[in-house]
Amino acid sequence: MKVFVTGGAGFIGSNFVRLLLQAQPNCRITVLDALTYAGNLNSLRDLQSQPRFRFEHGDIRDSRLVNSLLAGHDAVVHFAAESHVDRSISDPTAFVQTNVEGTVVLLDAARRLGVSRFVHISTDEVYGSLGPTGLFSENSPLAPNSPYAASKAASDLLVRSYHETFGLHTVITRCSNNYGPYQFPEKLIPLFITNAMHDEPLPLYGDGLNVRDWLHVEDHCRAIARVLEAGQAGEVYNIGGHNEQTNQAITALILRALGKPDSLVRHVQDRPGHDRRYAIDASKIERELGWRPRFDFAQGLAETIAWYQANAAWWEPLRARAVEAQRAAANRIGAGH
Ligand code: NAD
Ligand code: TDX
Repeated sequence: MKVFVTGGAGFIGSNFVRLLLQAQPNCRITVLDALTYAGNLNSLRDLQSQPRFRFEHGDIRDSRLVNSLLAGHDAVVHFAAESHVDRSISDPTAFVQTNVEGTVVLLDAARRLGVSRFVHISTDEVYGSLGPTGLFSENSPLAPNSPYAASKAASDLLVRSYHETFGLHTVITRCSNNYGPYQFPEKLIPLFITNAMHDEPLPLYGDGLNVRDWLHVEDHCRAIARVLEAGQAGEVYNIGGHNEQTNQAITALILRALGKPDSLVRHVQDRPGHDRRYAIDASKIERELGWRPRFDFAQGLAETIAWYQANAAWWEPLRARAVEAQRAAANRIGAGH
């Protein structure tokens, strides 16, 4: 099988490419990635000499490029996106351009070229926010609250339309928050690990009691590999870790693991439109495709912290850009939210 992976130089994409090359000795992978601030060839360094792997630098919105590169592939796994909620509040346009326009370019090329599977990597954020109880199912209404989530929901609807109108074999996955190696240090877990290692403040938004359902990236990637293999056309599969944690609890775990004091925590003004709680009902993928998460959160977080400790050469050069995102968030808050 020849698989075309967009966004393969990002966090989840790079983990997925590594996993698929290992799990399926006969597959060949082409990665198309624009290498934005979030894309990093160092995340794929160990694969560069692998003959079944090819990297192409380019933008998913470039329809000529996409059409010429995609020819001859059996499947698309589409990760490429602007993915950080805070950046979507500072600059929503970039999110519409990549997440919506980019997705339609890919869908159209896949349709024209007769690609037999299109797996679209979406997010639980399209469902909006939960109260203290309940879970998101695949039938929960779409109610996105951030420009990021709205752009992902729009792309999900385009994917749906290409199945309904053109009969393209599409599958959508909606996963909860991921953590693990190679995550850009602007997201909660790697930002707090790397700031704590530098004895710098950990900016906890609002009361710190927002809840996310954390899943190790390797568990997510195994689920995507299963969906690529056996997902049914036109279906949506939720993916989650049965692992709800408040941001405050995660902060405490990171500080304790690194032997750092609670005084590093700074309660800062809340993110506008901040979703209170996400939690996933993953029973459909468990039942229909036999997938289950393997990582225990305490073990996965400890391994992730150890990975950041051992791989400062990967993340140190990225910190300046992560700090930029924090400054943009601070300016936005200062400007009236
Ligand atoms: P990321 O920001 O780490 O990586 C995104 C990648 O896409 C980067 O390599 C970037 O260079 C590339 N890219 C961006 N714009 C592009 C363009 N126009 N053309 C080509 N490449 C482009 O993101 P991630 O955390 O790995 O997320 C991957 C996907 O999974 C996204 O679609 C995201 O919505 C979804 N998702 C993420 C999470 C999470 O917790 N991180 C959870 C659920 C779903
Ligand atoms: O500095 C911070 N302080 C803080 O309190 C940051 C960066 C985040 N937070 C909070 C906001 C959220 O409640 O931590 C939680 C997690 O924040 P992020 O890491 O920014 O993730 P989130 O907004 O939940 O979105 C993530 O999960 C779903 C990914 O970034 C998305 O791409 C994915 O779709």
